[in-house]
Amino acid sequence: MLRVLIFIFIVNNINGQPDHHYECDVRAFPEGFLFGTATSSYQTEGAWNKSGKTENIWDHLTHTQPYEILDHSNGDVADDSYHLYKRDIEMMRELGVHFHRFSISWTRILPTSFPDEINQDGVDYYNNLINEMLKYGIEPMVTLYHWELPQKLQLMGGWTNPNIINWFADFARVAFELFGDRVKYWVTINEPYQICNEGYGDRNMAPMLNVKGVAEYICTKNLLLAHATAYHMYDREYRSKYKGVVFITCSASWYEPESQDHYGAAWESNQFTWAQHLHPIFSHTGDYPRIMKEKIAAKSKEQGFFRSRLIEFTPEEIKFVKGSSDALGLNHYSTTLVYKNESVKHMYESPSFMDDLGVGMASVNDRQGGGMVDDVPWGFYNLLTTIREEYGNPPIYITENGFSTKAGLVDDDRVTYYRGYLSAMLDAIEEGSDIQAYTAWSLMDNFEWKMGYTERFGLYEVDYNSSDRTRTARKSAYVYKEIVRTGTLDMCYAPDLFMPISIDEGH
Ligand code: GBH
Repeated sequence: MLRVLIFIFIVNNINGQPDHHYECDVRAFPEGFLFGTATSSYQTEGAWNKSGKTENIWDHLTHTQPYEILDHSNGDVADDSYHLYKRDIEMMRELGVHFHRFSISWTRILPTSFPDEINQDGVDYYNNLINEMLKYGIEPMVTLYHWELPQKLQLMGGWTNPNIINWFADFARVAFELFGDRVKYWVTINEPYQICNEGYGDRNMAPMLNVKGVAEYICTKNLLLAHATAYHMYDREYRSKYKGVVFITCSASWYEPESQDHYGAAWESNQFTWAQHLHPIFSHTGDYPRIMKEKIAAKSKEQGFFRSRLIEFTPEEIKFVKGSSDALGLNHYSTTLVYKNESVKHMYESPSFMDDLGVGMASVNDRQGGGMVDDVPWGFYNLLTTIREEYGNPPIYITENGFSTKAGLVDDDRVTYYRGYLSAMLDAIEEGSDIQAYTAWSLMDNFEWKMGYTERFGLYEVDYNSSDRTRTARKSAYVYKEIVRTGTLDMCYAPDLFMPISIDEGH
């Protein structure tokens, strides 16, 4: 396509938030940059009790307390990808993506939770999926743990039981043995913050334990050690043979001061949330952020505890965890404003993580028209820049980024979101950030945890009233396809472009 390149490039830098105006420019992604899509097993597979799979914590939660899910739904059938995976791969080919990220359901391959019994039907499913993807040159990126703990392990304390380190490592070993010859990208664990803070310190995720200010810190330490154990195992026993990369995926919202008086509150929010996990792995200290250690120790003492509720690492553990990731997997969605004033002191239950952090939070935009994600591209830029500066520019894979809407194929808000965030990411890349891959969440609509099917993140819409869970490309699918195909972001994008999608030659 021929295009006149009008060159208007103004960079403003207000308050550290760059405001880049490009008009009708075409911005190129670096040579070899990878584009992909993502899903997870519980959110898409269905077949919850088929062919030998046993119960996990999301089966348990949705079946025993359906009223906890906004629309009382569950993942029993979900997108039925267990049966329809070939259609999913067809969609990846339509989009022309280089890779697809999916997760393995622990109880589908290990029905007893342990490696004493391997479920061949489950193994066959993942082999078929992987082989079919590879047949079309689509690289599998596999997440070992995307929140589906076997219910049996939950009964024994789940992530609060230090034995989880071995339970997880055994599961990882089985997966490396079974699929490592073909899978070169391994995500150990998806989002420690959501698992521990939302699941153990709150009621937002299974198992909704909600032992505030205590359980999330126990969970976090065990989780980081479990991750590092799987990492070192791969490093020692599989890397020379299989030559893959193993990394953890952390979620990071960006916290921005509500006004100039609140820089401290914003900095502490970033330290307490995502830096909690990045610091032990990617900083030279190999430990939790100092502010976090100090504040929680002081609070604990004040509250009458005999020791800090934040369980500290021993010097051996620090060495073990430090550097235990070949890259940083990063999930990013949005930005939140923070402030600190007198009212915050009595805002939260004590003890709790939020009380330990001690800031108030507010959203950046009015979420008019529904949807749970605020569209704040400059927050993504600030996050990427901060990580580059604080952690010595680690290689980054963006393992999730996306926007939710209600049903409908014309999803201009999602298109605007993706284009804005990709442009912000390019700003960071041009300033030196080592970002190597980008993953759109999600390939298709799926079970959005406690929001059920009410929030849709898909490039493809899924019709939950049809027995074959018909998948139809949204406008955003077409736009993403063009970005992947050209390896560029066209700042002259014409919003009326909306063409039927099909598989290009060679895909
Ligand atoms: C990820 O969770 C999960 O890995 C994935 O399974 C999930 O479907 C996806 O995100 C979408 O939610 O809080 O302002 O950032 C990350 C937690 C919580 C991120 C809700 C998006 C909404 C807006 N998600 N959040 S905000």
